[in-house]
Amino acid sequence: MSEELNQLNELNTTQTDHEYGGSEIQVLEGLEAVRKRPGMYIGSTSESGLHHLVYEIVDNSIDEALAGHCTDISVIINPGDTITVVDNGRGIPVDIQPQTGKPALEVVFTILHAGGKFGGGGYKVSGGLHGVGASVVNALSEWLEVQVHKNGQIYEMKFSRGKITQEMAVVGRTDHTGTTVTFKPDPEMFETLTYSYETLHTRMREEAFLNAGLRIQTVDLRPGQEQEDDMCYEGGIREFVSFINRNKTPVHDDVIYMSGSRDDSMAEIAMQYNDGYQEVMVSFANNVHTPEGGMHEEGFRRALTSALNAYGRKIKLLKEDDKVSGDDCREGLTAVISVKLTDAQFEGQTKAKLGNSEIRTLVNSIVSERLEIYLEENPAVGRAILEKAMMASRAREAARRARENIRRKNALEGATLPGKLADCYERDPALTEIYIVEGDSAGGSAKQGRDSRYQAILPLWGKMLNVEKARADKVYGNDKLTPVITALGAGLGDDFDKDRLRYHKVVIMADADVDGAHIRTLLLTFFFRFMRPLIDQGYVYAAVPPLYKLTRGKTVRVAFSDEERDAISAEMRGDNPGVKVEINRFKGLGEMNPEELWDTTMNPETRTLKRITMADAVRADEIFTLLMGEKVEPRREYIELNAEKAMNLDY
Ligand code: TSJ
Repeated sequence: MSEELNQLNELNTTQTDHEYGGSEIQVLEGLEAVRKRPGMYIGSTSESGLHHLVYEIVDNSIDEALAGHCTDISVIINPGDTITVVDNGRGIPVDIQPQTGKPALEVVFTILHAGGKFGGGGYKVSGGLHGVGASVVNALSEWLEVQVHKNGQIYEMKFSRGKITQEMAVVGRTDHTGTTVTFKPDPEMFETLTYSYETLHTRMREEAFLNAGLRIQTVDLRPGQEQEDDMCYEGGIREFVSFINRNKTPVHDDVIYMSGSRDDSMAEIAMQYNDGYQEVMVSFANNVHTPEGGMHEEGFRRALTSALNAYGRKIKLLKEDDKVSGDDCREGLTAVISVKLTDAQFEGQTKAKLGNSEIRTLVNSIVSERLEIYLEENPAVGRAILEKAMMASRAREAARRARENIRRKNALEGATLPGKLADCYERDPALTEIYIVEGDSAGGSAKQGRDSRYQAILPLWGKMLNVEKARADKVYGNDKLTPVITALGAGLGDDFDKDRLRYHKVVIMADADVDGAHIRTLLLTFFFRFMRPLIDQGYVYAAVPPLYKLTRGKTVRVAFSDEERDAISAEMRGDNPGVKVEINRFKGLGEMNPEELWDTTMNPETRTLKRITMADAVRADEIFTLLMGEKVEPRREYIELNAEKAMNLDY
């Protein structure tokens, strides 16, 4: 007998309170398919898949809200990491469907892809992945219960691993309508069962921004970590933009908002410039995040560039042949684009890119028309934006000239490596590493302690420049960062070319104190903003120097944490209570002699290196913006909240 049939037989025999007929075998086959290949339905069975279960359920409530029948949604993490989702919609229909002879409620939870579209009463705009997942969640739950408040009655139904354990039954009376689902993810299916409140809260906040006026509450009831948040944004994506810009200084007060629709599609765009240089564009199709962009973003970019050029010419800021490039128009821009359409095509590596070309036309025409009018009506804003774009254009031009100068100089003088760099002999970048070291004395120890065949040392001293305020042209001229740029050899900004990188390991070696944290934050922020592929592709590391030195007679050992210090100290004392183990705290890298530095921090056989991730760099950038930015209030709050942590970043 085939494995599938075996499993089906087992299902039929283990089921006690429910008889399965022919059509139901198909139902079970469907849900068995989900349990066999969960990844196909929820992406993975790791933490992300675990959280995906919640989104699948919540999407149904959001569809109900989009249809105009639901105002409140709660997402609750219960003790034991079960999840409850409650809404005040109309309640999932409970009447018997003519096609199946079963209550609609049962169909929703037992038939793949039933979702909000059953019975012909589906929604016009339903996301590619929306409202189809209740049965998938059911199949992957050890147990799931649903209560529907409808027609003055409370209907209840229960399942285990997709199979009915309690048929639909009326269990009480009620004076309102709504749906409540509680489920426990199946330990047989998931690698981890612990929910992250932070992850759910962040995602639900996004949903609240995207559905203006919808109230979403997240609650954590797990003992010791009780918390809750209430989110409701009347301003929708306008408030999303303000939220992203919350720690930045806006160039204009208003968030610019534009919307429009054609046929069955609609698009809305909110945007605001800040005085920084980063572009933050967040786009969605049917409330599904599209980090890879796509046609909606393309339409926006084109329209923005041509609208700003047209306006600049009109108010005579731009002369006849002057123009600002697309990149110039997006420096310091925060924009949120949300489109809704009937047949969303998700493309790209991670199916996170919108492919529908009609949306490019729609977004383009909305932005072209609305932005022109907005700029006409708000000339002060228009002028501020245009001046910013022209400044970006001039900086780009200055950077280009500076680069050409460097190139010309290099061509004449040969590649001039920084004087402070102690380079290695090996020439194959795949085999070499560069240690960027804080401070002179540490640099000295590192130079003596290293293996000069493949390890290069670049000491940095002095106060680093404020990268946030530095323009690309200043960065070229700055004598603090120039050595880093030339030593790495791969250029920066738009010109960064990782194939020219001179070392494939870039190790930041700084003390575990405030100054060290500062240098790390600055370097990471600099790499994040000007050499992003370096971080993206995992070339950057943090060295992990030890904190303690333990000496007993001639035996010397080091410890990287307090726990390790205590364990090693006990071990060194052994059974001799009288023996003295001397414990010293390393005050800094500079205190270590070359051998100690090599043994503990630089020798590939014994050292610990921490690879810097994109998330680390983003965090550094945020902290940097907060610490160096012009906004005093958020900085004070941050420092007060994180008095300890603020400086002692553990990357
Ligand atoms: F995922 C789910 F199915 F389990 C689920 C659905 C979970 C939760 C928490 C809520 C919901 C849900 C479904 N909330 N509201 C609805 N609405 C309907 O299913 C519904 C109600 C009435 C009508 C109608 O045409 O009268 C149609 C629909 C689709």
